[in-house]
Amino acid sequence: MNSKCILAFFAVCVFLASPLGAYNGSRLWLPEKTGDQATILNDVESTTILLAAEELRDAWRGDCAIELKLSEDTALGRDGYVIAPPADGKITLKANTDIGLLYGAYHLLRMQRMGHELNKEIREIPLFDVRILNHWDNLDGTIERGYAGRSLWKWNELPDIVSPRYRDYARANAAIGINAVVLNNVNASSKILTAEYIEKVAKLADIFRDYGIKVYLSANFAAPMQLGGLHTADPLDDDVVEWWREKCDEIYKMIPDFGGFLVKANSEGQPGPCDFDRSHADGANMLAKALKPHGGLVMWRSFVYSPTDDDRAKQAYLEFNPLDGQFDDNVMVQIKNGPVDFQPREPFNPLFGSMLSTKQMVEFQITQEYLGQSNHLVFLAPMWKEFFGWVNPRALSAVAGVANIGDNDNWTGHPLAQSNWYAFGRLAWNPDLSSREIAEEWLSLILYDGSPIPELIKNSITEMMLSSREAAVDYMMPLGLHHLFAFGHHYGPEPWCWREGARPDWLPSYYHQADSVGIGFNRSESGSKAVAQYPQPYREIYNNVETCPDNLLLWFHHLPWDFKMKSGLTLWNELCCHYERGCQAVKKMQATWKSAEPYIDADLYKDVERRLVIQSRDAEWWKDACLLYFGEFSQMPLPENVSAPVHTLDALKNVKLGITNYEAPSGELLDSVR
Ligand code: GCW
Repeated sequence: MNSKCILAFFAVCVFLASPLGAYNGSRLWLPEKTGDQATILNDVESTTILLAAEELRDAWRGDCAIELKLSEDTALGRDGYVIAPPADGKITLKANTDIGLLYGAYHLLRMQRMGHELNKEIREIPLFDVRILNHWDNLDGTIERGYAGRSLWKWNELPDIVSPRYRDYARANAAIGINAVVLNNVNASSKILTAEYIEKVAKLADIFRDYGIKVYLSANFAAPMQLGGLHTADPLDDDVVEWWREKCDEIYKMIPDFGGFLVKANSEGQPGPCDFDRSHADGANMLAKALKPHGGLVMWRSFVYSPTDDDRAKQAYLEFNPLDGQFDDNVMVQIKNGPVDFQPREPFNPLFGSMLSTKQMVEFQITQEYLGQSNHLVFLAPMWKEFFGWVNPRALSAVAGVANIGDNDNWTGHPLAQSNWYAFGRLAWNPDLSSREIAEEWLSLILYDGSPIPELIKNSITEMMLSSREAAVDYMMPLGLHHLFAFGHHYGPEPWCWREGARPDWLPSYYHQADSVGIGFNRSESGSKAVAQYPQPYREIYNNVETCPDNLLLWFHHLPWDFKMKSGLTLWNELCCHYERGCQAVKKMQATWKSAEPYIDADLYKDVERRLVIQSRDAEWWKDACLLYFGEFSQMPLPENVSAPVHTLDALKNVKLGITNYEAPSGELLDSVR
């Protein structure tokens, strides 16, 4: 093997020599130009192949040539690729399509940056055909649950003015295998389906196409009434059917590879087929038929819960499970990972695996609505891996992630939250990757680029990322507690929250059920019976307090304060210890970050440091709020190893946060770090 062709670990001095400029986080994991001008051989030319060649030419280090070849290897499918190790002074990258070659090019660059050697053949085939980001972006530029500025899509400027960030965005996605995007909020404005907006959407689709990305739109089910002036949106009404058919024809004329529609129907006030006494299947299939001739898909969300007396965690199952087998083959039911709503920890949604004749996809949330938003560092790969430990990814047809992207320079608000966008893409490509592999990849591409960091520090930063999700669960909602959030903004704790006229299932007391006897939601056979929706062996495991894992105990059981835990502690003491552990874990994160200071760009260091201060203070806020409040029920003292509260309950009850103006208990405006 030609030694020059080895993808050697590039000495730190090479990185140091590269002009990094001031850090602003905008580069993401995208390769930087090296000036080496590598030799790239490609006998076929297409826009995408030329992009692959350009990426390699600009960023490949060393003088080994790379040959890009189209192949006919059916096993590789549309997006797969194969990379042969160096021979005769060149590396050969083959794929069946030009987008496969682009993915392979990014793989090579990633490997080189990580210092991995190319000494055996690499074959990569993504598990999912559709790897899609959902943007909850409104047409006025705001983002529902967005914490990184305003929407990237500048609808007022499009189609005339095209921001260079659209291309950067597409590149960043292609580099991690994301191949689809829903541009607008599931709480959808019909306006996106007007001719004026379709033209704007088409402009974005033109840019994204080169990077293998298809555009989808969230559709408002009442659009035939709102835009078409029809008196109904009944999916079985001929005029409605015709309206959608014509709308699809119109869209495909402008966007021939349009992906399809995402629909939130009959949920949280959105219109849907049930308004006309039709089922979700009737609604989804009507749209599916309009899209079918063009090859489009419907992603129909199962996130529904009505104000009934029944346990909210059961409702999606109750409504959707009976519809199994009724959906057309170009419909996928898009199901949130858990049965409630993106809580720090939830069991899997029992709909998974229960509708065997229906295509299902999972919806993860990348934006940290319930996880400290852009103030807290919470690396989400471990949470998604936990889900894939319960639900076989091979049983799913696609995977969606609610984006954490806005128009901030660094795209994601918290600079380290870029890792969650990255992790989503990598897991959507290969759910078997470990959280550690993903963290190490991302850190090599972002944090260590330009800095000679000792292994010890690298390891502690990796550990910091890997432990961050469990830390957040501990300081927010350990042992299966959930939805203790303040009303509306979901940032801080309000386990006591009560609002005149609010739906009970929007209030924390519905979920924690704390009383003088104990705490937790009894979903066992003696309670709401939500356990009965789970397949075996989970049904049995979760139903029995002896076998129910500690980390989901209060999700499934209401237990006395002095209940003896597996650790030997009382439930109350165990709860207190988790809150304490969460607070300590954040302090440890702060210390880890401090130890890395000499090796990290000063601006990046400071930005993360400031956010960790907030996270640490918020952890204490969570601990005090929950323990002081629940202590009023348990009437038990804090165990000795748990630090005394720094706040009073009365003071915490007076904390009122605006939606974008997060005022911590100390009175400092957290928003100032945004
Ligand atoms: O997570 C909750 C959010 C809503 C969101 C809804 C949904 C887009 O609080 O903001 O609306 O779920 O997923 O539809």
